[in-house]
Amino acid sequence: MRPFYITTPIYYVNDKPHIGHAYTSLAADVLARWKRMQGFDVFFLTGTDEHGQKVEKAAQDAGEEPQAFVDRVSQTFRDLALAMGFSNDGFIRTTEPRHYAACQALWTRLREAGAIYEGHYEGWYAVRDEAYYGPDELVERDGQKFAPSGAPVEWVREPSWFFRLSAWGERLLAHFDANPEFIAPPSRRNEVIAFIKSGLQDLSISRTSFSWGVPVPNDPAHVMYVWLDALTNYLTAVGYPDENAQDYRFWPADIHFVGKDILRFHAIYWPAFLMAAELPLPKRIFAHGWWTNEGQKISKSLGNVIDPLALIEDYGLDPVRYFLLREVSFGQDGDFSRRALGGRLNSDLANDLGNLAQRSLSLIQRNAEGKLPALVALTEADHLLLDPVAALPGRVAEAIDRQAFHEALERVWEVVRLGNSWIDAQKPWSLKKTDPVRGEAVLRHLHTALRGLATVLLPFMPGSMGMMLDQCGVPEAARGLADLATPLPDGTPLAPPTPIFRKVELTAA
Ligand code: ME8
Repeated sequence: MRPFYITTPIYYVNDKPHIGHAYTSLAADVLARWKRMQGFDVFFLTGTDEHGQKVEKAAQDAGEEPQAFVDRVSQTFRDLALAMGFSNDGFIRTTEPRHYAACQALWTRLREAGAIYEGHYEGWYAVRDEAYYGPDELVERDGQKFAPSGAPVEWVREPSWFFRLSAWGERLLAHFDANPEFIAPPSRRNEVIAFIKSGLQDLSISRTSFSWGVPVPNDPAHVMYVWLDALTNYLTAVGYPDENAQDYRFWPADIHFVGKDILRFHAIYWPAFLMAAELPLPKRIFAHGWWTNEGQKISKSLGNVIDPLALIEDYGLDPVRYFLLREVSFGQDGDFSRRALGGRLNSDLANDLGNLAQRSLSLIQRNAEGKLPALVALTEADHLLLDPVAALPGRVAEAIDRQAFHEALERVWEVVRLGNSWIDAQKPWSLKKTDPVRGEAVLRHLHTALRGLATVLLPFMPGSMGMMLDQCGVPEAARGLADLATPLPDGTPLAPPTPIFRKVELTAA
């Protein structure tokens, strides 16, 4: 089986998780589940980023020791993964001993390669972004300077180790040129290229003014810059520096999912570090867009942070999973509203898909004694439904391989809507009396369609589509994409269906 390695950002533990964190990991989860269904040997990694000034300050503000604080907050990200149904194979924390070892090994390799040197840093730093900014990048408001992200900046002056980032601009551009898939979507790729063309400065990669970090080998007054530490997690998790480790087969990663806010770190710093260390580069970095809440930026100070657990409580897990990937083109910014979520649940899930299943399966109970009718030769009308059903896995795969999750779902709903118009045209409820043989054939074809739909939707809505496949009598072991080629035996007993999605009242907003 071919290895396939998928990562999410590791999230800062300065605060508890919100919908943005759930979103990135959800996309990674759907891809991981889909690739497993295709027969890949998948490693899906998420975790927490626990060092740096921002986290140290959050611990101080909470009146806790940093280690106790990060232990507690990291757990809330594990809890989120469980609540969201994420199928991650690993969960990495940057405070683990294995990660210290990986960071120090990478540092030593960079030093031996002549990629780093000792100097003095003087410039602007934004703790909230854990990022350095050039003076020309800053914006001024009320006599105060801010990073482009809006984060306050402070003037920093301290001894520092530097990475020779300036030496890598041309080689990065050549890599992007030779690998057009490396950064997605294309608009983001252009931003990265423009940034490199504006000239890369060497990067300060150690700090001496605080100590909550990985110590620099042979220079313990320094801790590593939190981004060098954080990016290395992707290597730690597969066993680096032991290149003979069993999991090292997963390197290089097939895809790093990130938000657009941290693309620069992943598409410039990370490949430059790896090239300097002579390690293979990840194959793709996908930077998705930004969620706002009812039109407003999501922020703690505005008090409008969306808690995924509260949404799951109110709407159910799978409607939340479906909504996040259906509502917005993956890559674009999007606006979250409860009304839109409720609307999708009621119309797409309860009406379109839910009713198709409920109508078809209850007719099998009523008109076929709860047994799967026999397979028969297809008429021309049957091809109108079953050809698109058969083509669906390929069409969905094509969209998912571009991380166009919204398009994958559109392709599925085209077939859901087709199913509903087909059932209306065939009228199986009246065939029992007029043409029972045809009636049974129609029910069998509806069952084939439902099985195909539920199977391709499993990665998006594992719980409810698992239920639908239970109701369709499909054994757990026959839920892969390849299994769709093998029909269920005629006469398979089917349990009476129960509705899978429940409608909600739409809120005013
Ligand atoms: O940046 N909309 O961690 P972080 C969409 N530790 N996605 C959002 C979002 C929003 N409003 N808010 C957050 C860090 N995200 C570093 C990463 S990786 C080696 C180190 C998501 O806790 C999005 O994926 O600030 C974004 O990139 C990430 O959370 C930032 O998480």
